[in-house]
Amino acid sequence: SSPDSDGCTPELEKAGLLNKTKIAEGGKKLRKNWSPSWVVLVGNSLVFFKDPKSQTPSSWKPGNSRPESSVDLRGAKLHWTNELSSKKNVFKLRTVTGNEFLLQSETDSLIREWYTTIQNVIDRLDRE
Ligand code: I3P
Repeated sequence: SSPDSDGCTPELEKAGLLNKTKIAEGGKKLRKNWSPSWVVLVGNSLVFFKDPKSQTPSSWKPGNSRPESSVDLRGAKLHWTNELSSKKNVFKLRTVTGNEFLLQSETDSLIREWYTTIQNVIDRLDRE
């Protein structure tokens, strides 16, 4: 049986290293501060961890390290953007509460996978 046969642990959808900056909090614009972040998509949430070096997909478990922040994906919107950054491969994530993040990777295929996987979770939550 699977390690989560009781269904009590949310499903780990994806984890990896992305460049991240928060650009708005509750609709209020913030100064950009890009930094590498270990990003974990689990259940209905996107969870950010500060120290990418100490994180790997296999070592990640709920409660074994402290997330920097967590985003509820219910009602969130994703948009590819060329205007909000000079970097390539950037998309914006906006939460219902008006928090906005830019996520970026130098690797085209990798950032496309993230976009698709997060959008699939948002779509699933829209149907609930
Ligand atoms: C910002 C920093 C960001 C840059 C941003 C700058 O300067 O260089 O990397 O965004 O551009 O303001 P500072 O370090 O002084 O805060 P991008 O790399 O995404 O282009 P912006 O203000 O045009 O968004």
